[in-house]
Amino acid sequence: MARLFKTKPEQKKGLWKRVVDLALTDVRVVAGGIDVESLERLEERLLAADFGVPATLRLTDRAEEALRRGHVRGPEALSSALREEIRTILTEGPPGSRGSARTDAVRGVELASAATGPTVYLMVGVNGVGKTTSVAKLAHWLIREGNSVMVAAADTFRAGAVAQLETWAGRVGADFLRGQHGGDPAAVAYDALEAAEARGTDVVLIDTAGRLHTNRGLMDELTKIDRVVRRRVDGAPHETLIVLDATVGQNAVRQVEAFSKAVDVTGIVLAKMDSTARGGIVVALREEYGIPVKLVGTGEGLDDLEAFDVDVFVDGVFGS
Ligand SMILES: Nc1nc2c(ncn2[C@@H]2O[C@H](COP(=O)(O)OP(=O)(O)OP(=O)(O)O)[C@@H](O)[C@H]2O)c(=O)[nH]1
Ligand SMILES: [Mg+2]
Repeated sequence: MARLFKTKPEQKKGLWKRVVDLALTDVRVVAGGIDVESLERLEERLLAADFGVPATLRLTDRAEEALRRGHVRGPEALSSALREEIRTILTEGPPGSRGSARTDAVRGVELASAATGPTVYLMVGVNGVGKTTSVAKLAHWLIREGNSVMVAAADTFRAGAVAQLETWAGRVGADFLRGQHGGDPAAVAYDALEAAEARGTDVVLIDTAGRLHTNRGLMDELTKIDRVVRRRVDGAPHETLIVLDATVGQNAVRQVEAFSKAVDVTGIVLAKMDSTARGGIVVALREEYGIPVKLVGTGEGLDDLEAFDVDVFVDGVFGS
């Protein structure tokens, strides 16, 4: 399988670490005094930092057990027990998927790619989360790595959306394909794949319209896009990335759940991590759905995209 990313992108560890630090300073403070009351507070803090109920219970249970057995004799030991547990969740997914879980989010960005023909990534998500911006950032990144990229505006509903993507495509040097206003978004995806094959384009990024995960008709439309892509190119889409707004917290879990019913979501782009102090959602998403975070958006600019790095995250939580 060809590697699209030959080098790791420049990592803004400073910023990412700062964000996570902000989110979890309280957790570290709580871990300092380790009695039952502290464990309750730890539970509250983890929930407030969007770790989600299953991950929070698992973490606090583990801490409690370690304390009871006398394995943990001080804040340092408790901290390292929690740290290991978070790392386990993020690298192995939910307990049911142990052993067979994807571990490709662990080292840099491991996005699947086609052995031959165009690699196709489908971007999905609710309105305004950062899909189009993430498509532009990813196109920029891939082009810098030496790939030719085509972006397809499978958002035929909003004229502004098409223009926005066209502007980005021009800036990053990607080919651009649009459909007819009000036309079938699945037809745009089809045309893009056909054009990419004809031109020998390396990667096709399909930007879709924002849709509420509760809107049945629009979710069916997404399923149709996915079906057309599958039929047109063998093995495509190679990744279906759901873009989540990191600031929405627990609602992200419901979005992942709903989109996963319509398409086979293979990874998460966590946008707007620069605007939130609640990084725990990534633990909840991995714990509950086994879907890895692959990319993190840290701003509105083209370079504000990072690989999700589990070590940076865990170090950020409990200090390196
Ligand atoms: N701070 C910050 N803003 C972001 C990030 N990603 C996107 N945005 C901003 O979020 C807003 C919405 O971004 P879009 O990319 O248009 O979102 P979208 O999901 O394509 O929106 P729809 O197509 O309308 O559903 C824009 O103002 C972006 O600049 C990020 O990582 N950090
Ligand atoms: Mg958009």
